[in-house]
Amino acid sequence: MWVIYFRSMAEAAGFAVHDLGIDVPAQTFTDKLKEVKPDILGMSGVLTLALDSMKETVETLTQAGVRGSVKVIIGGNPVTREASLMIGADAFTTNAAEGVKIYQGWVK
Ligand code: B12
Repeated sequence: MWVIYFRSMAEAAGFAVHDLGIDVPAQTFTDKLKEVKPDILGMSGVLTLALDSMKETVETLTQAGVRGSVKVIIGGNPVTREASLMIGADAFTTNAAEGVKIYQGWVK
């Protein structure tokens, strides 16, 4: 669902979005990051279960040596400040408009 809302808002604000889909393995994020070299990696989850996958993804980026080259933001219903700290994200939001503002602040 976030894809429909947040993706279109980010695109309207001028960002090129590469949508990797749902249930994306951590390695796929790493491979795509090396290929596209984006400024920002956004992950979304609806279930608290997704938080563990987000943590694993950030750990995989760190192991691959690419964590430092990208800002990480997480969003969706289960996301909180505590979850963001646990995952090692740079920012979190449960609001698409706020997400766009964070993106804009990062690429200024
Ligand atoms: C619709 C819904 C469903 C639908 C999903 C339909 C679909 N294909 O998307 C159906 C009926 C299938 C469903 C099923 C289930 N659901 Co449900 N569902 C919801 C519900 C009511 C709304 C979720 C939603 O789509 N919100 C609308 C979107 C647009 O909001 P959002 O995701 O928060 O995204 C916004 C922002 O967060 C932000 N954002 C989101 N991601 C990102 C990312 C970035 C980078 C940025 C910047 C911003 C951003 O932008 C968006 C727009 O503002 C929630 C309750 C709720 N209030 O959230 C429960 C909820 C998510 N479901 C829940 C549960 C338990 C389930 C089931 C496990 C139930 C079951 N026993 O089968 C299954 C699991 C299915 C699965 N495998 O995922 C629980 C999760 C509890 C938990 N702690 O994990 C919730 C919270 C309900 C509850 N209170 O218990 N569900």
